[in-house]
Amino acid sequence: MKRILFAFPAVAALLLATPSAALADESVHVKLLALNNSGASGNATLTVTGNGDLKVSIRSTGLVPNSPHAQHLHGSTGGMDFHCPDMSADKNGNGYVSTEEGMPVYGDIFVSLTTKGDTSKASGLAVDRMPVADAKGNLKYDRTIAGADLPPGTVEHLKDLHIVEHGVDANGNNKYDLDGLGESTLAKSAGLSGIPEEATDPATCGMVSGAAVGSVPVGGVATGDGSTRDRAAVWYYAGGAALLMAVAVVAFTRRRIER
Ligand SMILES: [Cu+2]
Repeated sequence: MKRILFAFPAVAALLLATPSAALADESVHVKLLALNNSGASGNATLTVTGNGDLKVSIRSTGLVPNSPHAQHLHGSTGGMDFHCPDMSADKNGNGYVSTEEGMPVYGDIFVSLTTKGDTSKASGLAVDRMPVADAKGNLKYDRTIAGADLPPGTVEHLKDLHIVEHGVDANGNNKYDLDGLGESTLAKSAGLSGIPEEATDPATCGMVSGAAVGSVPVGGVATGDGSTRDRAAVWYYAGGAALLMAVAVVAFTRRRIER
């Protein structure tokens, strides 16, 4: 019993000393580049907060004005070599890489970057909850997605994911219409009719760079920037595990003392 009482202050000290170092926010930057000659581009920051939430911040320009732009994190945590496509992904040769044509390259929808509500793959085409570009084609998006709402492995594999923004204007009339590229085959396959292909074709794509968050790439081309940062990430998670253990020990010790 005496030993437990002596151990308690030491564990409490560890608990108080650990949080600021182990639970700092970690950010990665994503440069969004034009796809389909959209002329759009942007910058995004993905921040994993100390409590495991994902803060997403996107600033884009050159998008179709006054129009909603579906946007997603694409990719996988399952060890595939996904990246942003080039025009060689345009298999049907219509001059545009469609969402379906892009998917083998950039992966399936992983998280839907909606403005409110559900963020799962199921909300991929929820255009009523997607950000809208202003009259000049600028888009501003900020949302924090709770850690509990993220698919397993999101934080650990952040650098295996990409941001894709959808919505192009093929016939240059500053809106989505069926005259541009016809009806969206993607929307049609999801049971939605009358949605222009222009609304669903990707306009920008960006890969995570300089990743301090995230583990060693799980396969394919290694896009990381060296082992030092990967080791730092390992220590980051080791710190979190140590903290959890300290909490458990304190809880256990308290119970013993109270008895
Ligand atoms: Cu997408």
